[in-house]
Amino acid sequence: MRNLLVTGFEPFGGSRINPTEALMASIREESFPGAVIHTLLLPVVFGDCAERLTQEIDRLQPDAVLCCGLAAGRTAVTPERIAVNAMDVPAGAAYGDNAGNRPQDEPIRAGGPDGLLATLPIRRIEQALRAAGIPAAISDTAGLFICNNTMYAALDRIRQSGSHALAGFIHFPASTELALDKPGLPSLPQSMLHDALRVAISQTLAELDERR
Ligand code: PCA
Repeated sequence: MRNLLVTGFEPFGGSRINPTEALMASIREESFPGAVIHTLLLPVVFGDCAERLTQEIDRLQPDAVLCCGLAAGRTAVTPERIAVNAMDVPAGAAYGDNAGNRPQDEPIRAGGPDGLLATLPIRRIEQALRAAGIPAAISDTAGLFICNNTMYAALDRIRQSGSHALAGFIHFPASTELALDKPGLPSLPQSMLHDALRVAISQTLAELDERR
C-alpha cells in the first residue's frame, strides 16, 4: 500500500476561502487503488507551515508528498519546478502571513541549498492535465511566500532523511467561488480543481509503480 500525503492551506491575505482547503475535504472522498491518501491543512505562517508538514512527513514516512496552494491570478494549474531558499512577502502585497510576519530576503534554512527541484513527475502531471482538458503549465517560480517555504521544507527534509519519497507543489488558480468576491480574477470551477488534483495523484502513483 502506498502512503500519499496531500496538503492544502487555510485562507490568507483577507480572502474568505482558499480553494485548496475544500480540495482536502473532497479528495478524501475519492479512492485510489493501492494507495492511502492522508490530507493535512497547513497554516499560512512562515516556519509553522514547514514544521507541521515535516512532522507529518516524519510520522507517516509517505511515498509521495503533494502540496497544494492557491496562486490567485494564474489561469492554469501549475506544478512548480523549484523551491528556493528565501522568504519574502509577495511583491506589492499589503498583507503579511496570517501571524503578521513580513520577512525580507531571509533564508528558510541558513546554509541550506539555494534551490531544490521538485521530485514529483511534473512534466507527466502537466501533460496528463492537458490531456484531461484542464489548463496546465509548469511554473518556474513558486514565489517567496508560504508555498515556497512549504515546498522547500518538504524537499529539504526528504533529502536529508535519505528517503526516496517524491515531493513537490502544485499551485491552483482561484475557484469560481473565490472569484465572485474579486471580479475579474481568472478562475476555474472547484470541480475542475478537484479533477486536477485527482489527475496529479494518479500520475504520481503511476510514476511510483513504474519505479518499483
Ligand atoms: N498560497 C500562498 C500561501 C497559501 C496559499 O494557498 C502562496 O502561494 O504562498
